Parts: sequence; C-alpha cells; structure tokens
Amino acid sequence: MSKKIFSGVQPTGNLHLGNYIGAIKNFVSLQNDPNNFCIYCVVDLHAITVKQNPFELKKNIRETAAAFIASGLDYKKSIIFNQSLVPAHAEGSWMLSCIARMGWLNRMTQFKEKAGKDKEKASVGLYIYPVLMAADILLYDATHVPVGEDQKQHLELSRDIANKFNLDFDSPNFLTPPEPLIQKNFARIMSLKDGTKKMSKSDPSELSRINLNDTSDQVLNKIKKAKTDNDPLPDNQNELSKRPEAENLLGIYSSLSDQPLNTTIKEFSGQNFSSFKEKLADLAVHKILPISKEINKLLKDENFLDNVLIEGAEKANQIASEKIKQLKKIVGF
Ligand code: AQP
Repeated sequence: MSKKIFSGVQPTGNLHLGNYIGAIKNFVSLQNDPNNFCIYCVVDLHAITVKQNPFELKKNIRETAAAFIASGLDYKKSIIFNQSLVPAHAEGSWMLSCIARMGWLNRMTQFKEKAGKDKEKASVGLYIYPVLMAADILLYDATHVPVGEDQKQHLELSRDIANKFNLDFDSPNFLTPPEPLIQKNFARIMSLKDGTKKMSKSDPSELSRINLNDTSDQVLNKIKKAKTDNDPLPDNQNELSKRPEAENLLGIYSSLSDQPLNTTIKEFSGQNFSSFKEKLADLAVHKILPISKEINKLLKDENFLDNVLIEGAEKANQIASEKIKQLKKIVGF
C-alpha cells in the first residue's frame, strides 16, 4: 500500500542519537520505499514554543537540514523544508485550535513534563503545540507519521481533531486521521547519564547525549563516561528491566548494528561494562563519523542548505495552500 508520510524535527539544537534511532533512521528507510511519498519538515514554529535565541535558531534550522541530508534524506526524493516558510501551518493551526477541546489538551503529558512545576509561566504556544502538529500532518493528508514513542499521544490527538472536524462540518474523509509509525524496538533512547530519562537536546549535560556532529573523541569520551551499574551484563531480557542503563546501552548497540536485542545480550552476557563499552564506542564512531563529517561539510555551504529548504517549501506550499483553501470553504469563510 502506498503511504503519504509526514514528520518533523525541531531545530532546538544538535540532533542526537535518540533523534537518529527513534526517528531519522526510519525516515530514510521510508523514503527509500518507492511506494511512499515523504515530507520531512524542520518544525521551527514548534521550536519557538520555548524561548530561542534568534541567531541560534537560524543556525539550528540549517543544522537540522544538514543532519537530515547527512543521514540519508534526499531532497530530490522527499520534500524537505522548514515550517515557517509555509503560512498554511499557522493558519491551519488556528482553525484546528477551534476544534480541539481544552480537556484533550489538558491530558497531554509532554506539556506537563516540559512546563514543569510552574505551568502558569509556560507559553500558550507550548500548550497548543499538539494542535500545530495536527495542522502540520492534516494539511498534507498524511496517512502515516513516523515518530518516537514520546509523540504517540500527540498523534492520537491529531486523529481526534480530524474526526471531530469531519463530523462537525459534515465532511466525511476531508481530514485524514493519521496512523503513527512507531518502531517496535528502541523507540525511546535514554540519557547516557540517567537511564530513566529521555535523551534530549535540551538536557543541560552534553554528556547525556551523543550528537550527530560529535567528533570520534567526543563519542568515545561520552560512552566511556556513560552511567552503568556494578554487575556484569545479564544473560536474559527480564533482568534488563531492572537495569535501565544496561538496557539503554545494549539497545543502542542493537539498533546501530541492526540486530535483535537478544542477539546482543547473548554476545555480551557475563562481560563487564568496560569491554562492552569499547565495542559500543567503536560501533558508534563507525556509524556517526560519516554523518558528522557530512554535516560539517554541508554547513560550510549555507546557500545550498537555504535553497534546499526554499525549494522544498515551494512544493509543500502548493499542497498545503490548496488544502487550506478547501478548509476555509468548508468552515464558511
Ligand atoms: N530520546 C529519544 N528516543 C527516541 N526518539 C526520540 N525523539 C526525540 N528524542 C528521542 C524523536 O525524534 C523526533 C524529533 O524530535 P523533536 O526534536 O522534534 O522533539 P523532541 O521529542 O522534544 O526531542 P528532544 O531531543 O527532546 O528535543 P527538546 O529537548 O528540544 O525537546 C521525534 O519523532 C521524537 O519522537
């Protein structure tokens, strides 16, 4: 079956191994299936839901585009663009925010996590972030959205918004409720400093994540310093659930070597962390270094990156502005 794919990544800093394993690796394999039509977006409107330095934001938009291309996304096969160049996203988001219910948004766990204890001080944008995400997806009639596990709840909200709009305006099938594409394995890569916390761009500790543009020395050092426990590596998966750091590192190894977790467990069972970490570091450097080199090469040509995004936005705009036109007509404008 042919799939229409849409997904996005926020330009909020260097992309890391969690973004790569949880999302971008999957973006590339979906793109390489000729049955699929793929749109990948640098979601800069999402990024400003928390305060950004304008100079850094511009840099991060280019860096995210460079990381996409360096990881294997091809701007000739997929549409690659940044969200703020296509006005339909903001316009669609407003109209859909009149469909979404407060009660639905109040249940979003990501807002609770990101807003922290003082949610009165969080931006309104952060609160309605999932509505903008729904607009992103629904404007392109995307059928499938590859995301990490952390975005599953937002995808369900997009489905609820699509169904309510279709019902409220008696327009069956006008908006397409999207299906999440969540990898069964390694959908959530954890911090190298705390196996119970998601690896994240906004974690203040650089040692918590491996960035896609890290040098080999940085990768080696971060893996060497990654938190572990004192026991040898286990011989079965059950034991891993009680050892989050071991589970995370073995998961990263399995994903990067494209082998099932059980095979990795067998390979390292009974060994101590130091010898396993050496193997993991070699593998991570082998996988990350070509991406890192390519990112740094691409970043030297800002015009090229800007043109990829502008040309992608022109193609995206053709699709999204047509959908907005129809949406306005249905709403009565
Ligand atoms: N740790 C992770 N494990 C697996 N997948 C992950 N993703 C992010 N972190 C992990 C997936 O990457 C895609 C892009 O994410 P994003 O940058 O748009 O937003 P995020 O989930 O908020 O990522 P970060 O790194 O945590 O950014 P900040 O710190 O800025 O909030 C998504 O598909 C996501 O699931």
